Amino acid sequence: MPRLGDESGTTGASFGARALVLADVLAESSDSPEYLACTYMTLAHRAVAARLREWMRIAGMTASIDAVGNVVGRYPSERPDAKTVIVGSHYDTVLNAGKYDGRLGILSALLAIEELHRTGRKLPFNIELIAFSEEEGVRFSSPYLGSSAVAGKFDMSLLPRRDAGGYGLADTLAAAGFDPHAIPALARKREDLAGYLELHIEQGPILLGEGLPVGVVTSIAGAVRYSVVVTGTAGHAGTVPMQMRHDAAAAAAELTLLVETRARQAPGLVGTVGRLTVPNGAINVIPGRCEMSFELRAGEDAMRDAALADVLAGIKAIQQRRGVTIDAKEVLRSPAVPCTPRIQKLFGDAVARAGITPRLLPSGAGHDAVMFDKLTDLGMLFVRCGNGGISHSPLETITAADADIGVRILLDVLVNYQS
Ligand code: HGY
Ligand code: MN
Ligand code: MN
Repeated sequence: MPRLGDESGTTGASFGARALVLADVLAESSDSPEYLACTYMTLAHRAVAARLREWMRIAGMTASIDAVGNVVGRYPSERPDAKTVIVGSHYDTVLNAGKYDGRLGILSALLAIEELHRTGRKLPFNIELIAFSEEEGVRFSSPYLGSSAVAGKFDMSLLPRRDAGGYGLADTLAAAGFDPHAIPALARKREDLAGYLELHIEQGPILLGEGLPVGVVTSIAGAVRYSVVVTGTAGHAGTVPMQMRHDAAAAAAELTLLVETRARQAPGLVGTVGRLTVPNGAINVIPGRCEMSFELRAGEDAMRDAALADVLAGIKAIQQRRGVTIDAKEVLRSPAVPCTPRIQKLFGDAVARAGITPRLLPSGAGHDAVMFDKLTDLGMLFVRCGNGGISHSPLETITAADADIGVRILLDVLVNYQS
């Protein structure tokens, strides 16, 4: 029987070692020769999808790529009327990414299901392993395109949205051979589902700091994201007196510090300006335009929304004082989502059976799991990150030993799952 990792000669290695090798193979496909980037529907993205579909078939599943680019593997139950547990995560990445964000969850589930297949074990429920096509929201500034489609929450009004190069989402899908109008039919029915499970790297320092290989997620932070254009007055850097300037970059800098200062005012609240550019800027020109983003996150929506209200009020004050206009457009609002206590307990019990103290912790990062809120029970397992917990960076790292523990716990949860 062919095994995952045959081509890299790692079949006999541990689950964890094989997961890392498979992640290396996926990372060979990138939008850039300089760093890892796998953004929606690029050639690299399509190559990764094709490889995952092949691996799902080797692992004993039927596999296909759906209308929004999700790679869906199916490991059927022996019961014809069985419900389905979805195990998922995403295969797209940010720019200059690490190899494990999203992908570790897919590969861990792949190895766990291959083990079920290898030992001829069927479960009282179907498993759908879904490698979601777009979680980060990099190319079209709208995350969760893949998981929102599966959860019946895909926003069809996004189809005209354009990327930085002016390519539309609908055109991009059609050019890749997908039918955007087939997306609504991907929605799973509540009554068919028995739960959603996701393994993911922690992307933070808590497990590393406490010497724990894994943790059980209690809730997933909610985020609000804004795209901002600051318009001032361009001018000669040498001749315009300071008191006469309407400097768009200085106004953007003030907004950046406002976001940071406000986010420091409450524990668990975070604020980030991730993009800040002066289009066609020149060293001797007062910036007339500045494009930027900001986002705010917290474990509770009320805390996040109070901070947002203060930032929006601050924007008005900056506009008036500096004589600029600041167009701030909300591009994402995702609520904080609690993980289902029943599934937190399933993960916690499996962690304890592995001889590890179950550590409960919130997720500051967003995950595909949020799309399954109010649709089915959902839960997540975190795997420790090395290098201080850094993520969204090529410095993102995990160990084979921790990855191995993650696969074994996920397998244990599946085998003991009460659907
Ligand atoms: O931004 C996030 O929280 C996730 O990594 N997409
Ligand atoms: Mn990410
Ligand atoms: Mn992720």
